[in-house]
Amino acid sequence: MQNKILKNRVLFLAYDQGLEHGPSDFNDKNIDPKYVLNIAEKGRYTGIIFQKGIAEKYYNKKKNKTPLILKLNGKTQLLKGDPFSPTLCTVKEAIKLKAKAVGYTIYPGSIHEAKMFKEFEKIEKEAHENNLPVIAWMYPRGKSIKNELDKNILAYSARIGLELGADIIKMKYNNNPTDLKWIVKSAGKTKVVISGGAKKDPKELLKQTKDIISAGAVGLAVGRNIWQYKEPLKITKALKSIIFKNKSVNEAIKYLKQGL
Ligand code: FBP
Repeated sequence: MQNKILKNRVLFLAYDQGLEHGPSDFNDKNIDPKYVLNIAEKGRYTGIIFQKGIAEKYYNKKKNKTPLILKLNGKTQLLKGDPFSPTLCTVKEAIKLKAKAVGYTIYPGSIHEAKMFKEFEKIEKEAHENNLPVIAWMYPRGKSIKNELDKNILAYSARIGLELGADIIKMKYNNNPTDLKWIVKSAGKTKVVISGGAKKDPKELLKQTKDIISAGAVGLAVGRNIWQYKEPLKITKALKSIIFKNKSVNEAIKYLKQGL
Protein backbone atom coordinates (compact mmCIF):
# COMPACT_ATOMS: atom_id res chain seq x y z
CA MET A 1 0.00 0.00 0.00
CA GLN A 2 1.58 3.29 -1.18
CA ASN A 3 0.52 6.00 1.24
CA LYS A 4 2.20 8.93 3.03
CA ILE A 5 0.49 7.86 6.25
CA LEU A 6 2.59 4.68 6.16
CA LYS A 7 5.93 6.50 5.95
CA ASN A 8 8.76 5.31 8.21
CA ARG A 9 8.26 8.27 10.52
CA VAL A 10 5.08 10.29 11.05
CA LEU A 11 3.67 13.25 12.94
CA PHE A 12 -0.13 13.42 13.09
CA LEU A 13 -2.11 16.32 14.51
CA ALA A 14 -5.12 15.12 16.51
CA TYR A 15 -8.23 17.29 16.75
CA ASP A 16 -11.09 15.04 17.81
CA GLN A 17 -11.02 16.25 21.40
CA GLY A 18 -14.15 18.37 20.88
CA LEU A 19 -16.14 15.14 20.83
CA GLU A 20 -14.04 13.13 23.29
CA HIS A 21 -13.54 15.84 25.93
CA GLY A 22 -15.71 18.81 24.94
CA PRO A 23 -14.73 22.45 24.51
CA SER A 24 -13.02 22.58 27.94
CA ASP A 25 -9.79 21.70 26.07
CA PHE A 26 -10.09 24.84 23.93
CA ASN A 27 -9.41 28.56 24.16
CA ASP A 28 -10.62 31.40 21.92
CA LYS A 29 -8.09 30.50 19.21
CA ASN A 30 -8.02 26.73 19.04
CA ILE A 31 -11.78 26.30 19.35
CA ASP A 32 -11.76 27.24 15.67
CA PRO A 33 -10.90 24.19 13.51
CA LYS A 34 -9.43 26.58 10.91
CA TYR A 35 -6.72 27.58 13.40
CA VAL A 36 -5.70 23.93 13.92
CA LEU A 37 -5.89 23.01 10.23
CA ASN A 38 -3.63 25.94 9.51
CA ILE A 39 -1.04 24.59 11.97
CA ALA A 40 -1.16 21.22 10.18
CA GLU A 41 -0.73 22.88 6.79
CA LYS A 42 2.08 25.26 7.77
CA GLY A 43 3.79 22.63 9.91
CA ARG A 44 3.50 20.06 7.09
CA TYR A 45 2.08 17.34 9.28
CA THR A 46 1.87 13.77 7.99
CA GLY A 47 -1.84 13.79 8.77
CA ILE A 48 -4.68 15.65 10.48
CA ILE A 49 -7.23 13.70 12.51
CA PHE A 50 -10.82 14.93 12.30
CA GLN A 51 -14.28 13.55 12.92
CA LYS A 52 -16.54 13.80 9.86
CA GLY A 53 -18.46 16.93 10.95
CA ILE A 54 -15.29 19.01 11.04
CA ALA A 55 -13.87 17.38 7.92
CA GLU A 56 -17.05 18.16 5.96
CA LYS A 57 -17.13 21.81 7.00
CA TYR A 58 -13.46 22.77 7.18
CA TYR A 59 -11.27 20.38 5.16
CA ASN A 60 -10.95 21.51 1.58
CA LYS A 61 -10.31 18.44 -0.57
CA LYS A 62 -8.70 20.51 -3.30
CA LYS A 63 -6.79 23.14 -1.32
CA ASN A 64 -5.59 21.35 1.79
CA LYS A 65 -2.33 19.44 1.44
CA THR A 66 -2.28 17.68 4.82
CA PRO A 67 -3.49 14.09 4.44
CA LEU A 68 -6.86 13.64 6.16
CA ILE A 69 -7.23 10.85 8.73
CA LEU A 70 -10.92 10.40 9.37
CA LYS A 71 -11.91 9.09 12.78
CA LEU A 72 -14.82 6.71 12.26
CA ASN A 73 -15.97 6.23 15.83
CA GLY A 74 -16.06 8.32 18.97
CA LYS A 75 -17.78 8.96 22.27
CA THR A 76 -18.14 11.65 24.91
CA GLN A 77 -16.84 11.83 28.47
CA LEU A 78 -20.37 12.36 29.74
CA LEU A 79 -21.33 8.69 29.98
CA LYS A 80 -19.58 6.76 32.73
CA GLY A 81 -18.93 3.03 33.00
CA ASP A 82 -17.15 0.63 30.64
CA PRO A 83 -16.50 2.54 27.41
CA PHE A 84 -17.99 1.79 24.00
CA SER A 85 -17.17 4.01 21.06
CA PRO A 86 -19.76 3.50 18.29
CA THR A 87 -19.17 3.89 14.56
CA LEU A 88 -20.28 7.37 13.48
CA CYS A 89 -19.05 7.44 9.91
CA THR A 90 -18.57 4.88 7.15
CA VAL A 91 -15.51 4.07 5.07
CA LYS A 92 -17.49 5.21 2.00
CA GLU A 93 -17.99 8.66 3.52
CA ALA A 94 -14.28 8.78 4.38
CA ILE A 95 -13.41 8.03 0.74
CA LYS A 96 -15.80 10.77 -0.41
CA LEU A 97 -14.04 13.23 1.90
CA LYS A 98 -10.72 12.14 0.32
CA ALA A 99 -9.39 10.68 3.55
CA LYS A 100 -5.99 9.03 3.24
CA ALA A 101 -6.58 6.79 6.27
CA VAL A 102 -9.28 5.94 8.77
CA GLY A 103 -9.13 5.70 12.55
CA TYR A 104 -11.09 3.69 15.09
CA THR A 105 -10.78 3.47 18.90
CA ILE A 106 -10.88 0.08 20.60
CA TYR A 107 -11.03 -0.20 24.39
CA PRO A 108 -9.57 -3.68 25.11
CA GLY A 109 -10.91 -5.01 28.40
CA SER A 110 -14.17 -3.07 28.25
CA ILE A 111 -17.34 -5.19 28.59
CA HIS A 112 -18.15 -3.84 25.11
CA GLU A 113 -14.88 -5.10 23.61
CA ALA A 114 -16.60 -7.69 21.39
CA LYS A 115 -18.86 -5.06 19.76
CA MET A 116 -15.85 -2.87 18.98
CA PHE A 117 -13.91 -5.85 17.55
CA LYS A 118 -16.87 -6.60 15.28
CA GLU A 119 -17.25 -3.02 14.08
CA PHE A 120 -13.50 -2.74 13.58
CA GLU A 121 -13.45 -5.92 11.49
CA LYS A 122 -15.98 -4.44 9.03
CA ILE A 123 -14.11 -1.15 8.78
CA GLU A 124 -10.71 -2.80 8.41
CA LYS A 125 -12.01 -5.04 5.60
CA GLU A 126 -13.67 -2.24 3.65
CA ALA A 127 -10.77 0.18 4.17
CA HIS A 128 -8.20 -2.35 2.98
CA GLU A 129 -10.32 -3.26 -0.05
CA ASN A 130 -10.06 0.43 -0.92
CA ASN A 131 -6.33 0.73 -0.13
CA LEU A 132 -6.91 2.89 2.92
CA PRO A 133 -4.65 2.29 5.92
CA VAL A 134 -6.35 1.73 9.27
CA ILE A 135 -5.17 3.33 12.49
CA ALA A 136 -6.46 1.79 15.71
CA TRP A 137 -6.46 3.81 18.93
CA MET A 138 -5.72 0.97 21.40
CA TYR A 139 -6.81 2.26 24.80
CA PRO A 140 -7.25 -0.53 27.39
CA ARG A 141 -10.02 0.66 29.67
CA GLY A 142 -12.96 -0.51 31.78
CA LYS A 143 -13.66 -2.09 35.17
CA SER A 144 -11.43 -5.09 34.49
CA ILE A 145 -8.39 -2.94 33.67
CA LYS A 146 -6.71 -2.02 36.94
CA ASN A 147 -3.87 -0.03 35.41
CA GLU A 148 -4.21 1.07 31.79
CA LEU A 149 -0.52 1.99 31.66
CA ASP A 150 0.74 -1.40 32.85
CA LYS A 151 3.43 -2.79 30.51
CA ASN A 152 1.67 -6.14 29.96
CA ILE A 153 -1.72 -4.55 29.38
CA LEU A 154 -0.23 -2.14 26.84
CA ALA A 155 1.71 -4.93 25.11
CA TYR A 156 -1.45 -7.08 24.99
CA SER A 157 -3.38 -4.16 23.45
CA ALA A 158 -0.62 -3.63 20.88
CA ARG A 159 -0.74 -7.30 19.97
CA ILE A 160 -4.53 -7.13 19.58
CA GLY A 161 -3.97 -4.32 17.06
CA LEU A 162 -1.69 -6.62 15.03
CA GLU A 163 -4.08 -9.58 15.32
CA LEU A 164 -7.05 -7.48 14.16
CA GLY A 165 -5.27 -6.07 11.11
CA ALA A 166 -4.43 -2.47 12.07
CA ASP A 167 -1.66 -0.85 10.02
CA ILE A 168 -0.81 1.60 12.78
CA ILE A 169 -1.80 1.62 16.43
CA LYS A 170 -1.99 4.70 18.59
CA MET A 171 -1.08 4.07 22.20
CA LYS A 172 -0.52 5.96 25.43
CA TYR A 173 3.06 6.10 26.72
CA ASN A 174 3.76 4.99 30.29
CA ASN A 175 7.01 6.92 30.40
CA ASN A 176 9.14 3.79 30.32
CA PRO A 177 11.22 3.31 27.14
CA THR A 178 12.09 -0.29 28.03
CA ASP A 179 8.39 -1.14 28.31
CA LEU A 180 7.76 0.62 25.00
CA LYS A 181 10.40 -1.52 23.25
CA TRP A 182 8.46 -4.63 24.28
CA ILE A 183 5.16 -3.02 23.26
CA VAL A 184 6.58 -2.17 19.81
CA LYS A 185 7.87 -5.76 19.49
CA SER A 186 4.44 -7.07 20.46
CA ALA A 187 2.89 -5.01 17.66
CA GLY A 188 5.09 -6.78 15.08
CA LYS A 189 4.66 -5.26 11.59
CA THR A 190 1.92 -2.95 12.87
CA LYS A 191 3.51 0.46 13.44
CA VAL A 192 3.18 2.26 16.77
CA VAL A 193 2.49 5.96 17.28
CA ILE A 194 2.18 7.57 20.68
CA SER A 195 -0.48 10.05 21.76
CA GLY A 196 0.44 13.31 23.43
CA GLY A 197 -1.87 13.52 26.43
CA ALA A 198 -2.53 16.65 28.48
CA LYS A 199 -0.28 19.62 27.83
CA LYS A 200 3.11 19.25 29.48
CA ASP A 201 6.35 21.17 29.68
CA PRO A 202 7.68 21.30 26.08
CA LYS A 203 11.12 20.07 27.11
CA GLU A 204 9.50 17.07 28.76
CA LEU A 205 7.56 16.41 25.55
CA LEU A 206 10.77 16.56 23.49
CA LYS A 207 12.60 14.23 25.85
CA GLN A 208 9.71 11.76 25.76
CA THR A 209 9.63 11.97 21.96
CA LYS A 210 13.33 11.13 21.76
CA ASP A 211 12.78 8.09 24.01
CA ILE A 212 9.70 7.04 22.06
CA ILE A 213 11.53 7.12 18.73
CA SER A 214 14.56 5.33 20.19
CA ALA A 215 12.22 2.61 21.49
CA GLY A 216 11.01 1.94 17.92
CA ALA A 217 7.74 3.88 17.66
CA VAL A 218 7.35 5.66 14.30
CA GLY A 219 6.11 8.97 15.68
CA LEU A 220 3.38 10.83 17.49
CA ALA A 221 -0.31 11.57 17.07
CA VAL A 222 -0.48 14.63 19.23
CA GLY A 223 -3.10 17.31 19.83
CA ARG A 224 -3.26 19.42 22.95
CA ASN A 225 0.53 19.75 23.26
CA ILE A 226 0.56 21.48 19.88
CA TRP A 227 -2.56 23.59 19.54
CA GLN A 228 -2.60 24.60 23.23
CA TYR A 229 1.06 25.68 22.98
CA LYS A 230 1.59 29.40 22.52
CA GLU A 231 3.75 28.94 19.42
CA PRO A 232 2.53 25.74 17.75
CA LEU A 233 4.90 25.97 14.78
CA LYS A 234 7.97 26.18 17.01
CA ILE A 235 7.07 23.07 18.98
CA THR A 236 6.22 21.40 15.65
CA LYS A 237 9.68 22.21 14.27
CA ALA A 238 11.34 20.92 17.42
CA LEU A 239 9.36 17.65 17.35
CA LYS A 240 10.02 17.17 13.64
CA SER A 241 13.75 17.60 14.14
CA ILE A 242 13.71 14.63 16.53
CA ILE A 243 11.25 12.46 14.61
CA PHE A 244 12.49 13.02 11.05
CA LYS A 245 16.09 14.15 11.51
CA ASN A 246 17.12 12.20 14.60
CA LYS A 247 18.28 15.38 16.35
CA SER A 248 19.09 15.36 20.05
CA VAL A 249 16.78 16.91 22.66
CA ASN A 250 19.23 19.79 23.15
CA GLU A 251 19.31 20.52 19.43
CA ALA A 252 15.52 20.36 19.26
CA ILE A 253 15.09 22.74 22.20
CA LYS A 254 16.87 25.44 20.15
CA TYR A 255 13.85 25.57 17.81
CA LEU A 256 11.66 26.67 20.73
CA LYS A 257 13.78 29.79 21.10
CA GLN A 258 14.51 30.63 17.46
CA GLY A 259 12.36 32.86 15.26
CA LEU A 260 10.48 31.02 12.55
P1 FBP B 1 -3.94 14.43 22.80
O1 FBP B 1 -2.57 14.46 22.20
O2 FBP B 1 -4.54 15.80 22.92
O3 FBP B 1 -3.97 13.63 24.08
O4 FBP B 1 -4.85 13.65 21.74
C1 FBP B 1 -4.71 12.27 21.51
C2 FBP B 1 -6.02 11.55 21.66
O5 FBP B 1 -5.90 10.17 21.36
C3 FBP B 1 -7.14 12.13 20.80
O6 FBP B 1 -7.14 11.60 19.51
C4 FBP B 1 -8.36 11.80 21.61
O7 FBP B 1 -9.35 12.77 21.51
C5 FBP B 1 -7.87 11.81 23.02
O8 FBP B 1 -6.48 11.63 23.00
C6 FBP B 1 -8.54 10.73 23.84
O9 FBP B 1 -7.89 10.61 25.07
P2 FBP B 1 -8.64 10.05 26.34
O10 FBP B 1 -9.56 8.95 25.90
O11 FBP B 1 -7.55 9.59 27.24
O12 FBP B 1 -9.38 11.19 26.92
